[in-house]
Order: sequence, then C-alpha cells, then structure tokens
Amino acid sequence: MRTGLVLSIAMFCCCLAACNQTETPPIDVADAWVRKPVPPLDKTAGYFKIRNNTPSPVTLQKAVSPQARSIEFHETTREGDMTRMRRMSSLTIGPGEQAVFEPGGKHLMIFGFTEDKSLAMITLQFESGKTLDVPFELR
Ligand SMILES: [Cu+2]
Repeated sequence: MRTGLVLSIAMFCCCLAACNQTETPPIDVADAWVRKPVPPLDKTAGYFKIRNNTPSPVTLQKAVSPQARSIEFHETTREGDMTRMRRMSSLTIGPGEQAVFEPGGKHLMIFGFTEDKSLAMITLQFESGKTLDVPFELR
C-alpha cells in the first residue's frame, strides 16, 4: 500500500518533469530574425533572444549557416557620439538567464549572405558540442 503510494508519486513527478521539458526546452530561442540585406550588399545582421533553462552556464561559441560565408558575434557599444562594434569570441549565459541580441546591441554579423528563402537557417554551436538549428525570419 505504502510502496504503491510512493511509486505513484514518483510516476507523477516523472510525468511533470517530462511535460515541463516539452513546454520549456533547455535552451529556448525566440524572436529570431535577420535583416534583409540591401543589394548589392551581402552583409547583414541577425537578432534573437536566447534563454538558458538549464542549471549550468552554457557558452555560445559559433554560428554557422549554409546561407552565409561566415557569422560572427558582435556587440555595438556607444562611446559618446561614437558607436563601435566589438567582436565577441563567445558568449556565456548563466543558468536561468537570457541574452538578447537586438538592434543597437549584441547581434550576429552575417557575411556573404545568400537570400534564397524567406527563412535563414542558422545553427548555433555551444562549447559543450551541442548544436541548435534556428530558423530566422527575414525582415
Ligand atoms: Cu556587427
């Protein structure tokens, strides 16, 4: 009787954990979009929000796309009237934290971009070796 109760509680918890996982992925990417480059330029920027729902820090190390020659992580900083772009070699997101890539701040700097679809598929690569394929809407 007692064992049965413990078992059913355990099963209930498992279900909760499993259900939770489908609703909130460990790494959650939202609002991903790429600015349509103005021809003849093939350089543009990409923006997104990324949340780390895992209990450990994750480090974003690289972004690649079959539609781009290369992608860098940049950050725009303002010094008085001057805005400058700084290249970030990687970006660490703490547990439960969100990093926001937005105009005027962090962005993906996309070089040699080919606009052949209404979406840009960009793969985010993490230090752990995990990868995440993200569809970026072209705007
Ligand atoms: Cu840039």
